[in-house]
Amino acid sequence: MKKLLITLLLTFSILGQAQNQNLISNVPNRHTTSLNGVWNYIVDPYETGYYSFHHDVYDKQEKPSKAAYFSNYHAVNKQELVEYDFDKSPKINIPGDWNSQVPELKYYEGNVWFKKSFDYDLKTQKRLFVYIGAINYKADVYLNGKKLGTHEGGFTPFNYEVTSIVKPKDNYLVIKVDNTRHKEDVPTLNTDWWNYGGITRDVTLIEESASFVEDYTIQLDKKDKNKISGFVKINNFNPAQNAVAIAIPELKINYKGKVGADGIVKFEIPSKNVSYWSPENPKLYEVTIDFNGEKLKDNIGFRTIETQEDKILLNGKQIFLRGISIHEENAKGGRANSEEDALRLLNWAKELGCNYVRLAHYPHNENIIRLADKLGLMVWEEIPVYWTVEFTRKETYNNAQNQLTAAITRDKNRACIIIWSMANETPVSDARNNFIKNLAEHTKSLDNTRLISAALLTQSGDGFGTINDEIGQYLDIIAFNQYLGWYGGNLEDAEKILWKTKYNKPVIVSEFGGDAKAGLHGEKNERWTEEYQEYLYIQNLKMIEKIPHLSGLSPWILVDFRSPRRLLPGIQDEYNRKGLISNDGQKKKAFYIMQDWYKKKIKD
Ligand code: GCB
Repeated sequence: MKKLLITLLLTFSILGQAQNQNLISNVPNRHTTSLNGVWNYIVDPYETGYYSFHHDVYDKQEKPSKAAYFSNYHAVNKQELVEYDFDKSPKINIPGDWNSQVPELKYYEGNVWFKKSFDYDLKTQKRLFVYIGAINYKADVYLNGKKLGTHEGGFTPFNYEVTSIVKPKDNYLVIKVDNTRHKEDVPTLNTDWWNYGGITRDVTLIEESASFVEDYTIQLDKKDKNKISGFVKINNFNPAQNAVAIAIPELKINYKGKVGADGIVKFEIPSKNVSYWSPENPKLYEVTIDFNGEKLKDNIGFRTIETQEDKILLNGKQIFLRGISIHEENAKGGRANSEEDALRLLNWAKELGCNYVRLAHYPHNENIIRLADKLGLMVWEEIPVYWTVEFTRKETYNNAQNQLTAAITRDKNRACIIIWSMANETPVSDARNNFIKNLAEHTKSLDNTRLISAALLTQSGDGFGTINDEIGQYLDIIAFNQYLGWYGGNLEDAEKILWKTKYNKPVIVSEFGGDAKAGLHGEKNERWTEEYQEYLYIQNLKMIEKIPHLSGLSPWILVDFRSPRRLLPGIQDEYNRKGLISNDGQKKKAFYIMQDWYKKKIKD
């Protein structure tokens, strides 16, 4: 009994540690080895590799069975019964979703196991971490048969330390991925995008010293533009080595500080002659953090973003957000991840005349965020609190908050991010109001330098569109989605429709639009034609121009994207066709309406 208790305690504490391992930021600039490439996979709809025939969980057993797939067991003689073999199983490219790579898995929602073997020569005194950019949705991760942890949430990174597990030769990293949708998850059962399953972002080994810089914020001070402030956090801090230096040579900054007993040093550095980051001047400074002689580099832009009554101010000057919404999907209809995917999407946004993109409806990959920083596109980043998550459930809230924390940890040094969005089109209730309020407060506690918003729904009646959602009181920007001429309303009436809101805050139209199949032509009142979509844009823009406090828009959407809700044969064929550009790259007529409108806006 005592032995059992100790084993149980050990199991829980190990799992607990794995769950809570702190996220390492700025991975692209660290000493890393990529595990991307070809992996083996086993499709396991009954979770045969996870449960015994009486449904005991193998990874809770003291000595897991060789039938557990994470054991990666191989028969030692010809008589032995082993019913799986990763090395003889099919191969798939990682990062990449299974739905777009394997035709038989196009609609598959369930469990798939992945395995990658590797060698690693880890010197003594060094530490090693496995970092995973994202897995949709739930991941159980094992190295050399040992469980590292479980992670939930399809669009955020996580990492585990593997220093004591890794061997010089023949390591096997096994990951069970489950993309089954559940009501209580974030997002919930119902979305308007494809539930791409798999290891959709990079898998990386990070090598570090015993103590190292885990995370930091280096940003312009919220209150004083002549100061750079933030913190540096050391992992496994050793008081004997407490000196941290931050250098920004172009600004002649050479800061030296001492880490406190909590492993953190907070700083405020006077800074003069900063060339502020903006779409016209996406200036990034080379920053070096030196800890124990080890240098970590980053490229950071400095700017302020704030609201003053109903205006958004970038570096103290009013701006208008000329935006477009974007899903994370590539040209072939799978999850986008590469720099090439990011360049394709953001170049189109630039061509449209944008200075801003709404990356919907979940945190996108780090490549696109870093590229937006370089290209000078401001970003709205969002978590998938979409439509109806279970607002009354504590675990659902914690899950949403964890996703938000990971997104902020990864991206908080990117000047391009100006808005954290808490949710999209959530139905009003007390529980939902609390949920979003708590997320907003959490966000401010982690990052008080950016603006908070959420895409809201509106009410209509008495000739007005009304934006009075109670949650507006916790938001810096009032954003709302509306679909005049598509889900309701008459396009002829557009100019007569007036909008009102009780908030004296900046307003953004976070979505409007309608479907058109590229190449389908007809009259302006014929649905699905490019002419209908073009007219819808012309009329909506006439209405939008008159919205009080209007500070920006992000029409829905840049490119057609896959959605299982969109089934009309010959037209939708499993694509949401609201793109201004088709999935095969054809610009529709409405693209040019929006482009002209933005050209005029620049002149105003
Ligand atoms: C919305 C949602 C978006 C959908 C879009 C549509 O309001 O926010 O996720 O894809 O409408 O096309 O209906």
